Amino acid sequence: MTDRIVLQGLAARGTHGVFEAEKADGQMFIADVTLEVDLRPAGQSDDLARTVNYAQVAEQAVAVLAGESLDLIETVAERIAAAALEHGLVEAVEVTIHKPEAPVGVPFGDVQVGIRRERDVPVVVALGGNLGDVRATLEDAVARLEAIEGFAVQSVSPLFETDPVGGPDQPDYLNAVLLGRTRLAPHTVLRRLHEVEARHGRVRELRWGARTLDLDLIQYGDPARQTDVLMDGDELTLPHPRAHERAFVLLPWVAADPAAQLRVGGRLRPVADLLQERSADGVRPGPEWRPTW
Ligand code: A4P
Ligand code: MG
Repeated sequence: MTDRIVLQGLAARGTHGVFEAEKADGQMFIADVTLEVDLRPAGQSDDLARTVNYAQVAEQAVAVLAGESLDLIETVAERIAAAALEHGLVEAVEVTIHKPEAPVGVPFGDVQVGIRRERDVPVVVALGGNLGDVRATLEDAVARLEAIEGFAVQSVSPLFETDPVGGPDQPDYLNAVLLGRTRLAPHTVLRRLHEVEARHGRVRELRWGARTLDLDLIQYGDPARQTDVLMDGDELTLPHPRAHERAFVLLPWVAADPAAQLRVGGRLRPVADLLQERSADGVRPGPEWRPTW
């Protein structure tokens, strides 16, 4: 992804430095901040809510430059990067700090430190299908997810064979759960999942109807650290609104991560407990599979 928002030459007087005189007198600090953000949703909708408000990032950066006296401009850069990554749509950030009046002891033009930091968020994806060679489809889907730039597969559950829930009369499903990490924003992950579904001829004719491949984004972020993203939109609801009541998601999820937790109605629940509260009838061990990533 090459979309970016660039803020150049953000400037403020600050008191960073290791020498007493630097802390007492202060000097100019300048920051350049490059935000890597998927700008397509904003470009297509003309909606500020779908991008990052660069004025806010600029304000935060200047507050760090002018704020608490730090010894190192490395730390200044790190704090600005951390503030930028708090904005949910920022996938990565580059920060350069210039200190042109630094006490270097010889004539010089500028001194800079530059860092790049990426968002790194745990995600849970549920895989399912009940048309065609489902095991081969799900194996291929795992490889395609790993191939997404900015998405890494960490582990994958065994396959489960499951009775269909809802919808018309249809064949049994194979289901699995994948744990991954990503720097992509939630909507971008969903878009990539839909692209992988489309590669397997997924058509959306009937809700809850038979399908070659269904990839649902179950959770984005870590609820135990309160970094899980909660949203309720037409395109994306997080966590997935039906995951907590579906044994075909819960059982593979616990198999992949026995300590998994899920926020249900605002409350943090161990997934193993959610599973115990409902019948796992209709969810059986499935065939062996050999997903690779
Ligand atoms: N959407 C909103 N939030 C999400 C999210 N967190 N993850 C939107 C994925 N998609 C989300 O989904 C419909 C719309 O939901 C998408 O356009 C997306 O923007 P879909 O995949 O097009 O249609 P669907 O899968 O038929 O609908 P839905 O509501 O996602 O169904 P579920 O809940 O996924 O259930 N029985 C067994 N045994 N195993 C299964 O895997 N799956 C389903 C589908 C039904 N019964 C099943 C299984
Ligand atoms: Mg779905």
